[in-house]
Amino acid sequence: MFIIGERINGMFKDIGQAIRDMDPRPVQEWARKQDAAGARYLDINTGPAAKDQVKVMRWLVEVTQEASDSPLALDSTNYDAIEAGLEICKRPAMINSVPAEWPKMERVFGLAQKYNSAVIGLAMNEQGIPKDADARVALAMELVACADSYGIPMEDLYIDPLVLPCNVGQDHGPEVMLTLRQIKLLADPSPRTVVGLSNISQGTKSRELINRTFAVMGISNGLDAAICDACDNELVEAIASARIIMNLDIYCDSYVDVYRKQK
Ligand code: THG
Repeated sequence: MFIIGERINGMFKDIGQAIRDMDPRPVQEWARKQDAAGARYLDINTGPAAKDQVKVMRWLVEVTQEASDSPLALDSTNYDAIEAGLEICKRPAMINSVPAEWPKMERVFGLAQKYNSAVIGLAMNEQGIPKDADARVALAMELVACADSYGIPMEDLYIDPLVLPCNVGQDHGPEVMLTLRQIKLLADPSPRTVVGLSNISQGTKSRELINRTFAVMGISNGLDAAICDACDNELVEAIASARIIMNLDIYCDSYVDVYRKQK
């Protein structure tokens, strides 16, 4: 499982303020810190407060790329903002995200084709997020079919089963784990899987512990990527350890450092 650093998101106070001030420093600091901690991609989210989403996305992409060579995951429900970001991305990016809804899928998979980007497809539609794994998997199948019709390779499609806070959606936990396993049986080659890890612990008292536990369980159920706190050392150590136990990386005494440096 690789890490998509969650921190460049206008919903965090310091980034929200940096956006208002057009001050690149906090954004660039977080870009460097997340890179050093082992993030493979950097998530870029303007946050809900930004009035001009297109302008803010373009600015965030520009200043992040001045500080980091990592590819970006453009995180927005505004597809004009996503396209504005894709236009100036120096490396193939990830579009975060699209639900299993027409015509949103047509727009997003069309963009992915044009800009050679990966896509996160959400297991939700106009009716919301289903509870059962079966219904989530059915939505994943729609995303697979549409991506395939646009010639998007399965290795570039990341299905997000959607994680809810465990204090409000506790019954979703086992369904998410089951969904992760079933997605690997959907197609050959199968699409990849991703979650927004910090969602699981929102509003709880032991956030790091819950995040870490979910990450390890996700890895044993086939999770390929997580949008998460790359700078949480214990989380990164737990991820690297779970990868060793699942025989995904070769053991050596410095395996945690090796994990951080593999891009
Ligand atoms: N799936 C996909 N993309 C996503 C999500 C997902 N993008 C956004 C989000 N979920 C993942 N990123 C975060 C970032 C921060 C938090 C949770 C998920 C978080 N923030 C603190 C909070 O709400 O308590 C804010 C703390 C602060 O203000 O300092 O937990 O699921 N595809």
